[in-house]
Amino acid sequence: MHLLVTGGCGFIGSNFVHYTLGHRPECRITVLDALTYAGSKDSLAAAGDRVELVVGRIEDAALVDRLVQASDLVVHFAAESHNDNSIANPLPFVTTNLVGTFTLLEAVRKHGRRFHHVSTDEVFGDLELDDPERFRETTPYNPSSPYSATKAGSDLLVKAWVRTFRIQATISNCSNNYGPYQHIEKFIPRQITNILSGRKPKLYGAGANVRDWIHVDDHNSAVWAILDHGQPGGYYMIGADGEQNNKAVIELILALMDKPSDWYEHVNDRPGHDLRYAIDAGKIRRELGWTPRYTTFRDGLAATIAWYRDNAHWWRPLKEAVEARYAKQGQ
Ligand code: NAD
Ligand code: TDX
Repeated sequence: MHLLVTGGCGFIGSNFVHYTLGHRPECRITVLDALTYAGSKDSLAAAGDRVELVVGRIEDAALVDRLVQASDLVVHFAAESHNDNSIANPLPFVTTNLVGTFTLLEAVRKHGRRFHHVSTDEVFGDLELDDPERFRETTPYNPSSPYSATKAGSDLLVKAWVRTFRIQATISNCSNNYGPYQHIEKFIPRQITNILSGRKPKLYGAGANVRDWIHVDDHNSAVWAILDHGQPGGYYMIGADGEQNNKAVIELILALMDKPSDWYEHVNDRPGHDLRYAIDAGKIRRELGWTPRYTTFRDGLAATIAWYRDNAHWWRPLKEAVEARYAKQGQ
């Protein structure tokens, strides 16, 4: 089987490539990635000759048409993915997340290929801290940030192409991922690499905001469950019952890295900051028999800390510039 993986040099996409190489001997992979600031060839350094990297953009219709035609199946990870960047400069989010997804859908329609769209729980907006509800497949869309609005728009394009043009597509909406190869602008790797480089962790506002953490390998095993057994036109929530508030996550990182529990700073909050995300993954568990493997957040986090400690060459060249950009925002 020949997979086209968009965004395969980013965090989740590169882990998906490694996961697939390890679990699916029948697959070869073409990665289409623009190598933006968020993509790194180094994340695929160990991938070997079953993977080919094509450097290019998903809005490039001629390139996308050729690559989709040559593949059996498209798994679409490429996106502008960071909320804070979408607040500072939304245009790349509209271009990549909306026009890019549209371009892929048109090629998939023309060549009759199966398509899996990787999306986020943020398309549903946020929940109150004490709300007993969690997001499920029927929750109405209500995005808050330019990032989540463009991801919501991309989901709606896929749904329209399924209904109107009858393309064979599936969508997954997953909660916050953690694990190796995550860009150090994101919450967990930012705090780990802050401590590793002698800086204090930075907490937005009071830190009561809740995220529902899942290890990236569990996200990718769920994507494979959908590729193997998902209903064409089906939508699936992915989550691992990992709700934690941000303050508790920082305190756990500090404990695992032998620092005092109050060795962190409060910084400016994110405008429009979503309060809580929580996923009900009952459908994918029931219908596809999927279960997460990393059920202890503390163990998954300890392994992630070890990865950043052992792979400083991967992140250290980026650190000064990332922190300089945050400092300008008082974050
Ligand atoms: P990332 O920012 O780490 O990686 C994105 C990759 O896409 C990079 O390699 C980048 O170079 C590439 N890219 C960006 N624009 C491109 C373009 N126009 N053409 C081709 N390539 C382009 O993102 P991530 O965290 O790995 O997220 C991957 C997907 O998963 C995204 O669609 C995101 O919305 C979704 N998602 C992420 C999370 C999370 O916690 N990180 C959770 C749920 C869903
Ligand atoms: O330094 C920080 N301090 C802090 O308190 C940073 C970078 C973040 N935060 C907070 C903001 C959020 O409440 O931590 C939480 C997580 O922040 P991010 O890592 O920026 O993730 P989030 O905004 O929740 O979005 C992530 O999960 C859903 C991914 O970046 C998205 O791509 C995905 O769709």
